Amino acid sequence: MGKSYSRREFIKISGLGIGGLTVAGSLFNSLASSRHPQGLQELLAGPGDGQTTLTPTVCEICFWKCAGWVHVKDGKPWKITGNPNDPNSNGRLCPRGTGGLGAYLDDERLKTPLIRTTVGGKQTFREATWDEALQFTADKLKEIAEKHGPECVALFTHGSGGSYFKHLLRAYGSNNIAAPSYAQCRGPREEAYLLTFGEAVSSPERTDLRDARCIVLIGSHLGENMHNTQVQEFADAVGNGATVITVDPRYSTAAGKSKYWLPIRPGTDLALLLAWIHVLIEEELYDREYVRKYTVGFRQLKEAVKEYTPEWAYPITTIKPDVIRKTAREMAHHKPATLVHPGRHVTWYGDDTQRVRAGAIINALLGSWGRRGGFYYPNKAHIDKYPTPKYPKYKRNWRQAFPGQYPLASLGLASGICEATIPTPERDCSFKGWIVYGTNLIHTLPQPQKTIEAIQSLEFLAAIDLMPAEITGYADVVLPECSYLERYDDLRTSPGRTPTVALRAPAFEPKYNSKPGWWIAKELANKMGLGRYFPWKNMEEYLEYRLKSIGSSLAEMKEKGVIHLEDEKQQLYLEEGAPVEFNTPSGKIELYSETLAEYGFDPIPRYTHHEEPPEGFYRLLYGRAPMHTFGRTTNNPVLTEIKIENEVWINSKVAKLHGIKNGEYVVLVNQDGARSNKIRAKVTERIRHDCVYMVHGFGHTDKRMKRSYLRGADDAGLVTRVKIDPIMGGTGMRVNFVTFEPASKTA
Ligand SMILES: Nc1nc2c(c(=O)[nH]1)N[C@H]1C(S)=C(S)[C@@H](COP(=O)(O)OP(=O)(O)OC[C@H]3O[C@@H](n4cnc5c(=O)[nH]c(N)nc54)[C@H](O)[C@@H]3O)O[C@H]1N2
Ligand SMILES: Nc1nc2c(c(=O)[nH]1)N[C@H]1C(S)=C(S)[C@@H](COP(=O)(O)OP(=O)(O)OC[C@H]3O[C@@H](n4cnc5c(=O)[nH]c(N)nc54)[C@H](O)[C@@H]3O)O[C@H]1N2
Ligand code: SF4
Ligand SMILES: [Mo]
Repeated sequence: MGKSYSRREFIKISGLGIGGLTVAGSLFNSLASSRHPQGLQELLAGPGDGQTTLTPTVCEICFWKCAGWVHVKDGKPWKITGNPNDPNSNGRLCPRGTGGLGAYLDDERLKTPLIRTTVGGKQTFREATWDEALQFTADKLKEIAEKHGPECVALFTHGSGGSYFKHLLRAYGSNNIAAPSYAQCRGPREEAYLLTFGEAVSSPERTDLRDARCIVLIGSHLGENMHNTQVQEFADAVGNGATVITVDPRYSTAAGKSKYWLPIRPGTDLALLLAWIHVLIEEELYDREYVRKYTVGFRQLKEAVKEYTPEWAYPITTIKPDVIRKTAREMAHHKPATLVHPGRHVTWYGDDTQRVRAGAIINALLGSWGRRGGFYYPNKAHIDKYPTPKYPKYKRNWRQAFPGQYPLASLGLASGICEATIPTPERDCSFKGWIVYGTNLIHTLPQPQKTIEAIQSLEFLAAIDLMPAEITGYADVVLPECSYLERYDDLRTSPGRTPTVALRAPAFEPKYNSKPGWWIAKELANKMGLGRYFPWKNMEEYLEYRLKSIGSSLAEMKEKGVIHLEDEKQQLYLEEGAPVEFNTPSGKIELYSETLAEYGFDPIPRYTHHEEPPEGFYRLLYGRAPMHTFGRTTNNPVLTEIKIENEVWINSKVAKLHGIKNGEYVVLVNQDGARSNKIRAKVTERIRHDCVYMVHGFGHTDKRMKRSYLRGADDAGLVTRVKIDPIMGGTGMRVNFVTFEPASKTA
């Protein structure tokens, strides 16, 4: 029987002495005393005559992983620039990456390990030494393994350091690993492309935007979504006269660059995509040769889309039939250099795998897969692994937590593991321990009430984070990682047009009492009796070993930052005329998916209707701002200077109806009564009347992050409902509706 344990109170205030942890230099104190730290520029030593050192880095502000150089002048941080030899950055960082020094400089970072304790009946954190905190964590994990089995521990992770904790968890005996970047982000896309072409899109996307002549963006808001070289290539394509067709209920930055902006009724994209397929087939605009040679299921597709005429789609989507026809012809005109962008964050309405698959089918009809200006075949560097012992056999995995459901999920479902942590009579295996690395589950999983309920059912939660993010307030032990500028990490081997390898080396000593992720995992392994899985002395030795296998060395990487493995390069496009075997069951591109049919799903996408907002309510949409990455930068002292809170976009007519003026604060209330923090209204013609829009990542509730505390509103708090994709378990989150309440302007 599980022992009883007290409910985890969210520890709001630090009340922590920072004795012995004083920050260096008076400028840091000025940072600490100000919400909008002035003088940050002075803090970063200006370009004097002093000695400059350059250290290679890989940016960790988002997951595009741009390689750059950290410039340190006279021992002081100066700036970070892109590495010109890096295909992910082309020598330029995005605004967030440039502001990366703010991650290092943030004086509200986690400073020392913390252990939950009770003082005078109240829960609080006490500061601990690393030895104590790691011993405590190791003991708890050993206890859970003995009582329930190691499979009852799950790891949630996002970011480069997650790899050491995945390795540790597998060595411990559990393979229950999940990330919100799958079931809350790009999972449906990867499965849709796997089903159709036998390969995932992966990251960075294999989209050949650079040479595309026609780019179709279904919601993808490039320019606000700032994935670096993707935006650079998009800008180049636009500069070279490519036609852009943007489908978005909001006049996005990309819509502003488009020949066609289709302000679709949210939730109806599948109808538009099916009508496009109908036109391409009816008017015989597809690539007949490509379809004949490479695909299966054309006959069934033709039959299935017969009914999906532009006239049928019009009342559903509000996009006029002649616009649907004209845009379809434009796409066909530029084939095969027409790219229906697969999207990235695609967990919208619960039929997301099918929606993305409809776009994939258009790409197949236009012959753009494996063709210049469409999708290329990526190259990836292959480097030897450092040898480690075999992992023990796992008795169960995350699939058993929801038997028979989501058969085509290929990675762990963060939302599913969360659900399976709440004990129910039917389930015989609920999770008892969580390790959370670099993901703020309270704000990134939908239905935060459920996340908190799950946390309350745990026996142990360890959080490894840079910041006192909300998730750390629920942890039993908090392990402070140092920022990416203070540590080594494993080599970056992202796929791209050329196989490349990039190095992240520390430019600074870890500040305060923080440590690199690799060190934390290795020390934990030692304390758990799993030291043999981390046989390297330190990261230098580990990296040297791996680099040797490609004839390189740490010294070379420190000098170059990025190397290209030209001789490993394979061709980017299909060889015209040569036979191709696609990695699908039929060996062809599957317009009709036998796999989907086998599992009882529609083998060809079919339109499904989604619930409309009730009277007086508006669909809640959300997205990105160029200068922030989710909630991970909203306390960054450099980036908060540029944008400190989010706004809610409200159509002018709707604002008038509700008596809302531009710039005033409102509170959003959803269909289940969930209320947001106050948020400024942005009254605009640039959004449809049936939805509102906000940028995700604001509205932090942890007081330890003073710059971001209650600045703007959090969208996740309003996502009390989801529609789950039955194919792979993605949580459609744009199924919530909000209305407005006035907020006191000064509150
Ligand atoms: N409501 C809503 N939910 C969403 C989304 C949305 O738009 N709206 N977006 C979805 C998408 S697309 C994604 S990809 C996921 C992303 O979701 P997450 O992966 O959870 O991303 P973040 O919110 O950025 O969480 C990052 C956490 O990492 C910490 N961190 C930053 N740097 C480091 C570091 O160097 N080391 C360690 N150990 N920690 C670090 C930050 O302090 C923060 O707590 O969220 C999904 N969830
Ligand atoms: N600056 C910055 N860039 C980022 C990130 C970041 O945090 N900051 N995060 C990165 C990550 S992990 C991801 S996954 C991507 C996410 O970026 P994308 O994949 O580009 O964005 P989405 O969240 O899918 O879509 C947001 C857009 O969809 C529109 N939209 C909403 N509902 C609908 C609808 O029903 N139909 C259509 N057609 N459009 C709709 C919204 O108005 C908005 O313009 O961004 C990446 N890039
Ligand atoms: S796109 Fe920007 S934030 Fe993301 S890794 Fe590159 S520079 Fe960093
Ligand atoms: Mo994402």
